[in-house]
Amino acid sequence: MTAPSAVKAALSSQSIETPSWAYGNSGTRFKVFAQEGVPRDPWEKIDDAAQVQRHTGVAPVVALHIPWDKVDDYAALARHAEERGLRLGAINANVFQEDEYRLGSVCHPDAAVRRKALDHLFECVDIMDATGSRDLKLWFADGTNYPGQDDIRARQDRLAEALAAVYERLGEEQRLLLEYKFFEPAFYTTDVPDWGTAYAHCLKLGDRAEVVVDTGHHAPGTNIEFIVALLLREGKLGGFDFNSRFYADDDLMVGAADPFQLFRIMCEVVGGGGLGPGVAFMLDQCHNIEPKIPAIIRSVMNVQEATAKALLVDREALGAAQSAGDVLGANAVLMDAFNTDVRPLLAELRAESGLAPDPVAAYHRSGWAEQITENRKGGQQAGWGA
Ligand code: AOS
Ligand code: ZN
Ligand code: ZN
Repeated sequence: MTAPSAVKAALSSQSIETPSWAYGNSGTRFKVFAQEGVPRDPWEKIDDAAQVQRHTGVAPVVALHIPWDKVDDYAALARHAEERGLRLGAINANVFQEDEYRLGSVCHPDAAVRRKALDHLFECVDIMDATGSRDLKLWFADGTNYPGQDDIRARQDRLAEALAAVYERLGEEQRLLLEYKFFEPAFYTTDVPDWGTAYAHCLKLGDRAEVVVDTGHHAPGTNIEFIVALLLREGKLGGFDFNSRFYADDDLMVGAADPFQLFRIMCEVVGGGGLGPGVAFMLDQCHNIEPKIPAIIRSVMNVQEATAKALLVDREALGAAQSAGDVLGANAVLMDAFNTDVRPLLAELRAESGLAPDPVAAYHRSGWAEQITENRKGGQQAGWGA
């Protein structure tokens, strides 16, 4: 068994990135439910993220979404984060929300629309320069709805051209993270539908282009941990967009639907040496009906619990059972770790870092919810269901 001190050290080094849009009002295509005390601007989203960090100690990074988080002075926003013990993480581009993008953005048949999309991506890199962000996260809503609507290969060429131009614009320390999604909003073809397409483009671009695995972006039954293992092995796993899904891209709290899957993913991360700064552990969630800050705290804890269990896997015993062809023995080693209650270990770790053992309870006691309900009226909508 891995020593608890080693498990704790590894856990303390993990940093989980929370998305600015999870703090804003969100909903489905049917209804956006406004909640009380929701941030009115990006500055207040960062204030809320600071509460998540305050009680968990492992969520010091906040991802931004442009234009949902548009401000005049991004360096000032980065300072605002820094003053609260945070830093700004991935800049998420948005080339899906304007009328021109009906037939796509960087894959659109019209060069003028492609140009507009590319200009937005360049603007995002300018913002990264101002915020000190390392990662540009690209998710494209591009695709087609009907066979014959557009040329599949030509769209790949246009995609490759845009990606190359953005990659070229990046600084030495910056990365391009390409996210895939098997469908939605396009229903026939999607231009980056799977890890293989994302990987092929990233491979051509170079070392600083890597793939993002959004756990909600796969067909039911997909073995996500296999994808994770493979991408890590190839040095191409840039990060995660963690969330849970029951049906499609549900964006529910990570670890809520299938904690065992999250554990299996984290086992591959730990086994593949991915528990370091090279892999961004981002959340991509929307809290439509539940209170947002406690839900984000819960999500961070779910990732931490899965990571702790993955770290507890007795690698030596597992290796021995695997080499001996001991199918049941190897499976038992994994299940022992999964079935371990890691909550006392995590409570101890928090106490050692001067935190309360139960972050959700500590948040409720802090009075922050009452304060924002009192002081903030007319909270901002996150965009549409992210
Ligand atoms: C969309 O389905 C993707 O998950 C995106 O990562 C994301 O939620 C959105 O673009 C917010 O940045
Ligand atoms: Zn995502
Ligand atoms: Zn998504």
